[in-house]
Amino acid sequence: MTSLTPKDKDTVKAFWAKAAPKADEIGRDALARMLVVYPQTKTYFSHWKDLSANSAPVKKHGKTVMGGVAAAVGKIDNLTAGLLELSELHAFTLRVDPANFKILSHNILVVMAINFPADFSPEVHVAMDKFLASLALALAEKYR
Ligand code: HNI
Repeated sequence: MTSLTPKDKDTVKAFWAKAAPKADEIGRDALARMLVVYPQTKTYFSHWKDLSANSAPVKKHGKTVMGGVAAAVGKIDNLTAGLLELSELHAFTLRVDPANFKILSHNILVVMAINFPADFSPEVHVAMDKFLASLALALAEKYR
């Protein structure tokens, strides 16, 4: 994977500044889409009563996940160290297959593109894709 250039990082921060006010909504929609389109991801959330798009747990967890993404934007210069605790949690406690990080990242990208058609230029698309791939890699750090 190609690492984030200084220009990519600036692009991510600038786009995030626009997207952040809609973060909760983006998280809810991305999570809901993941659960529908990739039903194998539902196994991790079998303790929720309702996995539909407007359910309380999907809303709450969408917000939580985007809180993690927001923190990652702040730690963009050292994602591996910055996300170590979150990686430990997903690896040892939650035991989430790291293949799912790519799936959720893809859904986040889709929802960002839908919500910001004017801002989601090819340049932003590339930078956000690289950022989310780096985030997914950092989350997978503790699996090795
Ligand atoms: Ni994830 C909990 C962030 C991908 C399954 N997850 C969290 C928490 C954060 C978080 C933050 C709350 C931590 C805490 O309580 O201290 N998760 C992220 C981020 C990504 C991600 C930033 C990738 C973009 N998580 C995934 C994926 C899955 C996943 C792909 C499974 C398909 N996460 C979970 C589960 C929990 C969780 C399960 C516990 C939630 C609960 O309510 O039980």
